[in-house]
Amino acid sequence: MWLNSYSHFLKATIACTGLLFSSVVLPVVHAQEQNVVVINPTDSPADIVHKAANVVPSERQFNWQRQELTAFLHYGVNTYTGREWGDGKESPAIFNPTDLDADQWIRELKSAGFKCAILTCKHHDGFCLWPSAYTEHSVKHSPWKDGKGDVVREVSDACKKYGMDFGVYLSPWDRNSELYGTEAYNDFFVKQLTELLTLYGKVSEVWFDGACGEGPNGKKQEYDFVRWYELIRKLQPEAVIAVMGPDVRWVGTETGRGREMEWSVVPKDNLDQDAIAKNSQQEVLTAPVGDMMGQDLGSRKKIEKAKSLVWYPAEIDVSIRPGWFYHEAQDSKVKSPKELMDIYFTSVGMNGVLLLNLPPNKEGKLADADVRSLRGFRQLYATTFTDNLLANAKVTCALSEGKSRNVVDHNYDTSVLPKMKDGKAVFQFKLKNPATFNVLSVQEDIRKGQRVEKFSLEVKDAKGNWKRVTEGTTVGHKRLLKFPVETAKEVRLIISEVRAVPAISEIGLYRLRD
Ligand code: FUL
Repeated sequence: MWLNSYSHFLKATIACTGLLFSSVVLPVVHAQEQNVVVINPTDSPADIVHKAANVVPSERQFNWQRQELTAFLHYGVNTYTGREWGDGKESPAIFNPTDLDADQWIRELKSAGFKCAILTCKHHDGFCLWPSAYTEHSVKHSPWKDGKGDVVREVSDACKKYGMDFGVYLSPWDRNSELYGTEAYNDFFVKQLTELLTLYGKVSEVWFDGACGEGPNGKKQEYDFVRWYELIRKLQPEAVIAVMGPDVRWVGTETGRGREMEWSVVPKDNLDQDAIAKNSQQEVLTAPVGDMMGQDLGSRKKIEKAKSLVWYPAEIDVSIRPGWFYHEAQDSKVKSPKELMDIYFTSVGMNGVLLLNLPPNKEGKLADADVRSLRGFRQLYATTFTDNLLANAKVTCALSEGKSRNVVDHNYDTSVLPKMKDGKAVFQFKLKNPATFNVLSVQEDIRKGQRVEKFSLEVKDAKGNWKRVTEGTTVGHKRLLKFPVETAKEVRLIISEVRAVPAISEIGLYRLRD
């Protein structure tokens, strides 16, 4: 992940939301403009917290967050050269899958619970996986299907067949195009983007990387992000633009790990994109390098100094293998089902969306090792999360809205607003029989805002005393916490710090086995 200068992003966000900074609170005009709020210089800390608690996702951001699991498919000339970054000089003749099976890619992803697949339609090498009318560097000059093939078509068709969302990765950095580094490149890019946004049906996510290296003429490009964003809003208004874009934020590493405290509401004006660029391609976070890379992006301390706040949720991209593209030598280094499950906890379970990369191999299929892991992950997921151990418990909680059983009904759309007493809410659960568990799951209905700042879980021990077994800070869309195995008949969730009364959607206890 490489990011370019933040100013493009900022300008574009303003253009796309249709909002301008001013010293008045902007009225909510459309659902899709609710995700920004301006802080006035006269606002007290309490006013700021109140505003933060009421920033909500746009409809497209909400739909994206609900997906939880999305997939990347890195595929192209690099698959055949064994490189991670092509130089743009590769001959299209090397792109020659012997049995390309996009149906298999999407079928496997679908049965593993993934909701969207994003294809690298063009990576930094400029090779297009569709027969673009604007370049000769594409599948149309490859031997595959005698130059009549179109990988983008096959993947988007398979997505339609299996009811999956489809997303496109179009690299702004193009090491093949002679136009790169000139104003004409932005027109060329717009034309390519238009092809992808108009010829293949619905696109749910457009993924831009900020990498901006040199093109074949040694020049760098000034990307016209604003124009691209406007085009996407016009042609595919429901699509989110990630991560060099206004809707979805890069979490900051490619390790599969989000933050312990992950706020989706963050200051819009002091995120340091340059710091992100510095950390790009690194395994471990070399903190502290700047606000956007730090462990705290949205606490009270951070939002107090903001000029405006925005709903800008985190996406966690990571590959199932060490590389983004398929390399045979990495067949033995595919992440195990358990590792994928750990990643699920540290991404989706930390209020993010997981973007897991599965790179098709030279044959044009997902390799056996990757499929085995993916299936293993699904099995582990299903064994762990199918039954909420609290489902039949008697739930007691003072509420100001909703029904107490809403929090255990496996339905995100039904939430409750607890009555806060001395700043606290307590959900008490009495089970018929003792249950054994080691995972807590809590969800907020983020359409009402992200509000929980601190919570804990307690169990009643044999002597009738309450004992704390785990605690956390932020919840957001989903928070999962693991702790040593406990057996109890009575448990309680205590929400002890909030920005406003939270809308609690689901509370669950589960047993994760080794
Ligand atoms: C990066 C690219 O340079 C990698 O090759 C990969 O596509 C990753 C997801 O983004 O910045």
